[in-house]
Amino acid sequence: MGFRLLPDHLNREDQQALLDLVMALAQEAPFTRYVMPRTGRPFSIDMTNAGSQGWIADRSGYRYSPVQPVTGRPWPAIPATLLDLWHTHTGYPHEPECCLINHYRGEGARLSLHRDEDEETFDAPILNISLGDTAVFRLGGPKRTDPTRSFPVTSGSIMIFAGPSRLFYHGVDRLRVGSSQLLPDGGRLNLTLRRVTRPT
Ligand code: MD5
Ligand code: FE
Repeated sequence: MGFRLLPDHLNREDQQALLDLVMALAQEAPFTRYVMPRTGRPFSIDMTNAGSQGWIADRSGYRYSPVQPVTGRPWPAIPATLLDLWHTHTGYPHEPECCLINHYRGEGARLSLHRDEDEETFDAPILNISLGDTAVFRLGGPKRTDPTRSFPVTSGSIMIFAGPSRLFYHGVDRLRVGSSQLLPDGGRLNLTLRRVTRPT
């Protein structure tokens, strides 16, 4: 089904280097707590992006935007280290356009079961990197009613969603708060690299 989990793939040094990159990116494009369309209820996680397209949410919907909605400035470029990981692990012949960065902190931080379907193309895999506290991740199938399984995803782990798994339902049930010392204030950062537009 094209799903791969590489547990603890990045060493501590590489994890720290990625964390430093995220901190620098967040200076340019601040983390924002979006609200969900229609309900207006806030997410329990903070988000920012790098790349030509950033994933955002507001009362009117979910979409990709070339600018940070609060500052109006373009998102910072995706760092070369992340582009290298993309090419190494996906083999996809075009660049990713979005690096969505999710920040989970505390017992209430979660992401309910959903599919990533705001992109123009689903041909490209999605590459996912976890830093900090272990998450209890949930993976289902192509239909919302398909059976799901949950498993821990530790700091430095990489997940690749290729082929059919690109459109599988998934979510984050909760964090194992305090399971990692990587982030100075605790919590988990998740980096998701995506192709958004159809390559020409
Ligand atoms: C996270 N983030 O841990 C997850 C990792 C999101 C999100 O879900 O949308 O920000 S991305 C996991 C993912 C991506 C694409 C497809 C599938 C899972 N999948 O088919 O299971 O913060
Ligand atoms: Fe998702």
